[in-house]
Amino acid sequence: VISCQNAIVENVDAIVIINYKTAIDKLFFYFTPIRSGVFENSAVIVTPNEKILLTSKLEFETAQNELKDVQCYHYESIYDLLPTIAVFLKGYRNVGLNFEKIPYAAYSRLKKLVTRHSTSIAFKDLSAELVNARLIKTNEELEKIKKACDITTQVANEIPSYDHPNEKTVAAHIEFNMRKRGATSPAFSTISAIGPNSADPHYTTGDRPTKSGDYLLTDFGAEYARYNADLTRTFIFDKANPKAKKIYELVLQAQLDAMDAIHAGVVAKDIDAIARNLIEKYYPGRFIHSLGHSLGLEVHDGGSISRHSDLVLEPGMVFTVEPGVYLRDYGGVRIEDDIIVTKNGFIPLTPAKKEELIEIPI
Ligand SMILES: [Mn+2]
Repeated sequence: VISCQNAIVENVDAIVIINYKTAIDKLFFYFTPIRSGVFENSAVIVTPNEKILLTSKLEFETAQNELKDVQCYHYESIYDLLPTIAVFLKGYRNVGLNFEKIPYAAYSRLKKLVTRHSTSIAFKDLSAELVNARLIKTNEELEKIKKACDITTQVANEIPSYDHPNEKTVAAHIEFNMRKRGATSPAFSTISAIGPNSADPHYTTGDRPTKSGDYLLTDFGAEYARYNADLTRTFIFDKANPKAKKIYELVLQAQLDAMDAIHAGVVAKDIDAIARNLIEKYYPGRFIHSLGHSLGLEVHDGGSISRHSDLVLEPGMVFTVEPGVYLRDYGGVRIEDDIIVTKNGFIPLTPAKKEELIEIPI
């Protein structure tokens, strides 16, 4: 039995999280909350009694300085990483790994290496357990998420005052100002979509110039101390016509209705249905993604508020709520906020203006 921050993992006597070469598993930072550094070619071994971090000389001192309750070691050569883990695992029987993230090359080599030291080691896939463990955030995690959300909210409120010649300039302003306000980096590449491009939920920001009557959809977030925010606001250039306004109001109503129903004990798919049923009445088939996802060390942190999600919401879970309507060759509206689930409702984390479709003069 190993206790993680807010959860207990049973039937293993060690958990090993490996950042093999450049493949970073964010779970590494769940167990070792280091703010600085990259930690490629590193690993953390968690046992019921201790945590052991293994890294290169390059980042060994960073780890040692930042972590109080972790024993830090460095290897001489990166080729020593897996053999050293294998030596350490001598005597352990049930070892948990994150099968969703460990590269096959690392897994197959580690499996061979351990047989040299230990005859009966069984590797167990802990990916589902560890996603679940991460759903409920600790106070330390919530503080970091709140900071990321504060930075993101402030930037969202500033967007109408930036200059908006085209998509990429708006994205540049957003990322510059998040950084200026203390973000470690953008949580993901900022989406800035004008006109018909806003109908693509995962549009890659390009060169499209501003045009009167076009939507401006911006989806972005700050990363702060490795924790993420994720927010979407949709604006319109010049004057909003009745159709543009109507779509915006529908999406906003869907979001507010869904959020109103959020509290501990509710099933995720029932929240999704509230937003989806309203949008389907007016724009059938045009809400083409889930209502939300959990948020944390990863932007998509593992849990979802979707049609098929039987997840029961619990206090301390953090989700996005982001209904949208996407009309090919016309444009799309998405409104996305982040919330913490509480016993009787939720705490809003991103209270940026959204009450009406903001018209940006050009
Ligand atoms: Mn999102």
